[in-house]
Amino acid sequence: MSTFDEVIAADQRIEPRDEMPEAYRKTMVRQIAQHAHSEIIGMQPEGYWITRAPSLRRKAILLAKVQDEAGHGLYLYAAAETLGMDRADLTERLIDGRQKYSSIFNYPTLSYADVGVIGWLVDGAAICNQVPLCRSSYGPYARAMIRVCKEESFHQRQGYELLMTMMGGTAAQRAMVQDAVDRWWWPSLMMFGPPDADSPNTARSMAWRIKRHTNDELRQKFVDMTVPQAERLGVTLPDPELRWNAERGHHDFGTPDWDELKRVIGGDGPCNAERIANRRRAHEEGAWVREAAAAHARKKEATP
Ligand code: FAQ
Repeated sequence: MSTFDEVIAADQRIEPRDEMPEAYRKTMVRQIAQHAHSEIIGMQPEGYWITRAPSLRRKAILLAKVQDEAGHGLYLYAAAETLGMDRADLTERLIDGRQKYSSIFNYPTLSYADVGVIGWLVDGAAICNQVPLCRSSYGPYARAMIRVCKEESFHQRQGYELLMTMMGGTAAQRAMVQDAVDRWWWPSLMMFGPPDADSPNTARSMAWRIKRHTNDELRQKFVDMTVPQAERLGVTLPDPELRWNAERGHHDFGTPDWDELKRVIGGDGPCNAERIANRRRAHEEGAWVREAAAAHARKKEATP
């Protein structure tokens, strides 16, 4: 039987019953739980617009997207369960602030253009980050990512299509799109995490092949991918330092406000308190459903 180090060196997958260092298990639980929580909390900014969608078609698309996010959360909680975690416990850790979720979901959605921009930029960043995670060393996580990425890519296209439609509309609609891009651009760059020099987990997660690229590498990839899309759309990205660097073969870009990222991760973003309060309320209001499901399961087990 191969040891953990041999499996990693051979670029094979670690499975739930394999031996693994406790620190690897903890890192996987941390990342998978944060990812799951992000999907569930991430339903809120867009969910707000389901009852305010401008047409039946837009409402059907948005409903499907938000439901997909619930599904992603569930696959990811199931992946965390393979590491011996209890889902109820993970939810408790989220609502009492012991575990994190992505900073991006602590910003408000002020107009329907935000729904399009979240699809384009936030799902775009999520895809950039998650496609390499399909080759992550922990089997259940890597396999969950394959389906998640397929669905995220539909999400990204729906966002871009929505924005294309608005950009073909009135001057007021175009201004709404530009305003949403101005507000979401920098927070989207922050989704990739702190710069590599300030990222305490990257080196070890790269050595264990949990992460395949560093935070800065993925951020650069996202910028390079997004600039031509912004040009095609006809919006300006709010960064005066953004320009093509032929020598590097990449775009240069400005520095995100890393203090803002720290503040938002630390609980002091525009919507942190509201997001957690909503999640806590939903959890409390769902108690009767969990009790009924457990009673039903007990009854079924007792029936010969
Ligand atoms: N927000 O040392 P690193 C989605 C934390 S996509 C909050 O660099 P690591 C889809 C980090 O956890 C969003 N916290 O850490 C969707 C660590 O904290 P800890 C979710 C952040 O793990 C779209 C500390 O800072 N995607 O949901 C952030 O090596 C639209 C130091 O950082 C994932 O979770 C941040 N932005 O790299 C849904 C992807 N950045 O625990 C709805 C999987 C860093 O040590 C609508 N995760 N932190 O105290 C990852 O790829 C990695 O965990 C990173 C962070 C890249 C996020």
